[in-house]
Amino acid sequence: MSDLTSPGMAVAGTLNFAGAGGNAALIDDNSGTSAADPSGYNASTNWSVDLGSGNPQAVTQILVAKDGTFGLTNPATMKLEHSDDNAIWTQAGSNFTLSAGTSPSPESFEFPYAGAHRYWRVHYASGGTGGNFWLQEIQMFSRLRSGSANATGTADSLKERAGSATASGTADTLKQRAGSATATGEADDGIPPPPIAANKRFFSRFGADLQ
Ligand SMILES: [Ca+2]
Repeated sequence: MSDLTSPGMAVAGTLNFAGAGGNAALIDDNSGTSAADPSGYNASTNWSVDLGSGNPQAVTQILVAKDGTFGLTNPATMKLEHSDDNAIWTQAGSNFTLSAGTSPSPESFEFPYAGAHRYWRVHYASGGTGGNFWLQEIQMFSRLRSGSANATGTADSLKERAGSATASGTADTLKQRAGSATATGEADDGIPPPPIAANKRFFSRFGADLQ
């Protein structure tokens, strides 16, 4: 699981206070730079990231770190939203609350799978208004890996499912699993071979008749 936000991505929102680093400071992977809303926090306080065309992601967890000097004056109830066109936004999961204070330790929030989308943002929902709203970093994560599911089962059963895996087991069980394999070995039908003596007698009698 890796951070989906990285320096240089397109960002927007109201955390653009000139005295701080601006919106981009939230994804610069630098705890020494922060972004702040010049109006304190209010109904329009938000920050969004554009993951890029052709790169939709399903965000299921975010980490939010407050600025260590100014932080948040009041707790803030926020919501995570996604969009495909940067115009119509839909909330993912439930509201979450950023605590007040100046502790820079990241707070973690998890969300149910809401599909892959290009734009994601955190948006003020409710709580005390006014005062400082300074953050130093926001990271977003997807716990889902594109294109593959997490398989569970015994090692043998997983090998049987994976067409490119090397199967292990006894020779007999591998031959039984592989429809195109050719089995080698002695057949055992339970009937003992005829005694050598009887064969000799048969051929002797046959030979005698020819004479
Ligand atoms: Ca930063």
